[in-house]
Amino acid sequence: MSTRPIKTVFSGMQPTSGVTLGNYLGAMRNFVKLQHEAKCYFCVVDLHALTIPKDPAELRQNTLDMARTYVAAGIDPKVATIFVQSHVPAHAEMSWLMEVSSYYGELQRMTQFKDKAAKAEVVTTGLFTYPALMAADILLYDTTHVPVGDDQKQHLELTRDIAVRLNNRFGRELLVVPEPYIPPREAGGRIMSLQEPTQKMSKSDTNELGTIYLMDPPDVIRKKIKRAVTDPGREVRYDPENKPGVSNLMVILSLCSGMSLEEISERYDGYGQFKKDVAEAVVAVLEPLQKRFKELSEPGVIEEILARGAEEAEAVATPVLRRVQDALGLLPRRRP
Ligand code: ATP
Ligand code: LTN
Repeated sequence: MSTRPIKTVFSGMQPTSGVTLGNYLGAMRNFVKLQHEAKCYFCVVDLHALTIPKDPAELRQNTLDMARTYVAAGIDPKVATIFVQSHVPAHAEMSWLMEVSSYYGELQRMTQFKDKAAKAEVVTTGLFTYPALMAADILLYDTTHVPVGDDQKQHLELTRDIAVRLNNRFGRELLVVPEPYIPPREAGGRIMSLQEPTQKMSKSDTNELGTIYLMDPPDVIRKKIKRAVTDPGREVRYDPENKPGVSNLMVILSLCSGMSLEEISERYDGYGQFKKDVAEAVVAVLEPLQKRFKELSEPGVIEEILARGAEEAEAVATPVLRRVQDALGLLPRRRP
C-alpha cells in the first residue's frame, strides 16, 4: 500500500455524538497500532464539526469525549500527540492558504460534499471548503501517512494534489506529499450497516439498529447483532457481492477475535452460533474500552492531556505554516 517509510502519521475524527464500530475498526484501531511505529498526531477536528451547525454545549462535551475515546481505545498520550484542532490556530490559517491553492471545480467533485449537502438543512460555505481544512491539518505536520477509512480516499487525493501542485509551482519539496493508510475492505476499511449492508455504517443512519456505538451497553450490542440482516442460505462465506450481510459480520468477527476469514468460514455452519460469537467478540473488545472511558471522566485528566498536546502540535505546525506563508509571498511579521 505504501511506498515510503512511515515516519509521521496524522489523523482526525470529528467530535460528533457517538463513535461507531466502523470508525473504530476502520481508523482508530490503526491509530493505536501506528503510535509505536511513527510520530503520531491524533486530532479532534472540532472546526470540521462546525461545518454542520452544532449545539455549543454539546460540541464542547463531544470534544472532550472524543479525546477520552482516543485514550480509552489505547492511544498513549505519552507516546502520541492528542489535541484539539481549534487549539492550534495554524490549522485555520493554513486552511485559507489551501483554499486559495485548490480549485472550485475540484471541491465540487467531492462526493462527501454532495452527500452531506443533500441531507443538510443548511449548506454552509465551510461544508464546501471542508477538504481544504483537512488538507491543512495533514500538510502542517509533514505527514507521511494518514490512517482513515475508505470513505476519505477522495479527500486524501485532493490533499496530495494540492501538495504536488505547490511543490511544482515552487520547484522544491515545500510540502510532504502524504500517503493514505486505508485498510482493504476485508480488514475494516469499510464496515457496513447491520441493517443495509450495502451502505457504510454511519452515525447519520436513521435506522439505529444499523450502527453499533462504542459506548453501547453489551445487551444493546447483542440485540443489534442478533437482528442484523443476513443473506439467504446458511453458508458462512466471504462474498461481499452476493452475501454482503454475512461478509460484513465476518469482517467484524475477524477483527475483534483475530480469527482469519477462512477460519471463520470453516468453523460455522448456519448463522445462529456465528451471530452469537460475533456479538461476544464485539462485547469483549468494547467492554474494556468503556471501562477506561469511565475512568477518564475524572475532572481535569483529559484537559491536561489536551493542554500538552496543543503545545506539542503547535511547535511543529507553526514553522510549517511560516514556510508556506513565505513561499506564497506573505510578508513576515516583525515584532516591534
Ligand atoms: P459518518 O458518516 O458516520 O458521519 P464520518 O466519516 O463523518 O462518519 P468521522 O468521525 O469524521 O465520521 O470519521 C472518522 C474516521 O472513521 C474516518 O477515518 C472515516 O474514514 C472512518 N470511518 C467512518 N465510517 C466508517 C466505516 N463504516 N467503516 C470504516 N471506516 C469508517
Ligand atoms: N474528514 C475526516 C476527518 C478529518 C481528517 C483530517 C482525517 C479531518 N481532518 C485529517 C484525517 C486527516 C473524516 O473522517 N470525516
